[in-house]
Amino acid sequence: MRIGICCFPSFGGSGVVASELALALAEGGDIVHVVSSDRPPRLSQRANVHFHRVDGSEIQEYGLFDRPLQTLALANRLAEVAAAARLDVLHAHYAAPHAVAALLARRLLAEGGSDQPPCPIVTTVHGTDVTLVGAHRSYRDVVGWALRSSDRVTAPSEALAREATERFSLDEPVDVVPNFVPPAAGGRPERPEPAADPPGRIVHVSNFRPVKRASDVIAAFALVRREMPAQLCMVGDGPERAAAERQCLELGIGDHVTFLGNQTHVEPILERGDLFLSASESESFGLASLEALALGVPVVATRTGGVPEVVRENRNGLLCPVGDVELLAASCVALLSDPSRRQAFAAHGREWARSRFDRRRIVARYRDLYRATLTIGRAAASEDGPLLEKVEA
Ligand code: GMT
Repeated sequence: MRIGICCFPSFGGSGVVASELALALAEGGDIVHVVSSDRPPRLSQRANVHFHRVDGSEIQEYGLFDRPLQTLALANRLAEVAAAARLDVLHAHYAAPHAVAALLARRLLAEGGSDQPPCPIVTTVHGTDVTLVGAHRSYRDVVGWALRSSDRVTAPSEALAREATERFSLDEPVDVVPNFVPPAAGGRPERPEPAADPPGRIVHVSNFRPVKRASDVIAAFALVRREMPAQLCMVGDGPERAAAERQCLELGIGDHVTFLGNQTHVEPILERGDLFLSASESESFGLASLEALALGVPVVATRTGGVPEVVRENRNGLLCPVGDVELLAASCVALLSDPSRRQAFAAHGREWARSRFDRRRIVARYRDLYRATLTIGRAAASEDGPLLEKVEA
């Protein structure tokens, strides 16, 4: 198949998922065209993977616009790529702006008299497009329209599928296709080295947006430090990083916390940890938690969104209510001071991550979904809206 993928070029989960999916599809013989404003960090050079940059900055010369009209530039680029590469299907990661741009691109192609059958559109919602952007009055209707007009909508967890269905009154079911363990996190049968004695290396990975509650991570760590000599490694970057660094100094724990910034490959850092800590307010899935589990690192996280579908309570991790800093700290201390429980959690997590979130099986599910939309694309007309409905009409 010839598959177009559009995504954010971010270090965050959706950019990682889209890139890893592109690489896996290409590995299986598909030809993949990734369209984004920049090359996503995880999208390495690979045969059968083509990257197309979206620009749009030309209009700034005119002076009226203070920034490029990104959605329009993306639609234009998607239409160009879809025509030139004769794409069979377009997979948009995020409802807005990507599914909106894909729908516009399909319309552009039809208006341009293309001899190609209209391109089916598969949209994957990743979380904030539903919980944040979709909750905002200024965007709600356009997000709902993009989801209703896509030929298939997928979500990485039951929780997000439910939320999207309810929030946007979707008639068609949302397919739950979980995220998968990237190969770099799935290749090692055992931890490469035993944990140092005493154990106490806590890792946190996020984009430091308010939804991640980095201040809870640090406050919990400060409580852990009262009980044991632990270290905290904060990976990632974002708007609340500076405040998080200040908070460490104010709490007098600055010497025990390392801020590493964005990292293209988090696995070598994760696998040196004794546990992974996440305090998010909302999380559709929690890809970093999955990567930690796959590497045999137990997780302490907040019970929110799709997290309980990834982290198994008392089997490979401990879950706490959002904002309960004391319980987060107590859970970290409980695990760090109990090596045999930690070891049991690590073994369960590794096995659970690799069986339930197996890359090959999950990529095959996306392929099946694409194939199902191909049959409808060939027969359908080219107006807006899902192609499937038109075929059935
Ligand atoms: O977590 C973020 O804020 C980044 C965001 C993204 O768009 O990259 O992550 C979302 O998608 C990931 C991949 O499906 C999920 O693992 C994250 O849980 C989800 N984030 C939220 O729902 C807040």
